[in-house]
Amino acid sequence: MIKKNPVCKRTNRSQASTCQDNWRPAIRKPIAITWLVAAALLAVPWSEAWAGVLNDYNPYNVDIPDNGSSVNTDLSLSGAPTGAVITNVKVYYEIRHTYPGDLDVWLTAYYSGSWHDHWLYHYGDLGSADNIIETRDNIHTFDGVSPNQTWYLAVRDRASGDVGYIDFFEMWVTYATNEPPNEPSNEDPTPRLGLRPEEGTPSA
Ligand SMILES: [Ca+2]
Repeated sequence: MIKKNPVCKRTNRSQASTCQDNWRPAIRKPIAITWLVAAALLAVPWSEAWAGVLNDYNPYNVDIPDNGSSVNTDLSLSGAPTGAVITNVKVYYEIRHTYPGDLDVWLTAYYSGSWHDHWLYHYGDLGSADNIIETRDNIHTFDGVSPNQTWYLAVRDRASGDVGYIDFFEMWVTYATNEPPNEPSNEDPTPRLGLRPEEGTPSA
């Protein structure tokens, strides 16, 4: 075998063993590097080969009791492939209220055994200007979990005198997946009475 290796030229007897020792690495290292590069090229795009978006909205109104308990409107998103993970959340919502400063407003979902909240406003953050109508993008509180969740826009009014209601709630949940994403499932929203599940209701 050694005789066929062009880089292994024996000039004298003493170099024979060195030449033989070096022969195998000289041939195998490039092969190993080639495999590493190939594996890296395959692995990087494979881990996040596709991105998808789940989008749905709930147009049904939910009254917010004056200085009362929390209420919510919800969206059940489904259809993302198994193993898909959230990379971004965007919401658009409308809350009609004559004193938004009365309100706690937050997004929440129940998974992995607990509620996970993303606060939009705490009581006192806003003032007397009517209504909250806005888009919030680049929400990363929920990154890394499945987009297939029931999502809640929750509101609690914490001061007497001014009242209002949740008017509209829409979400776009972007995810990464190893499988081609399914078509978004936009089910017809159903009316909600607005009572949030008892477990884990954040004390606002
Ligand atoms: Ca109030």
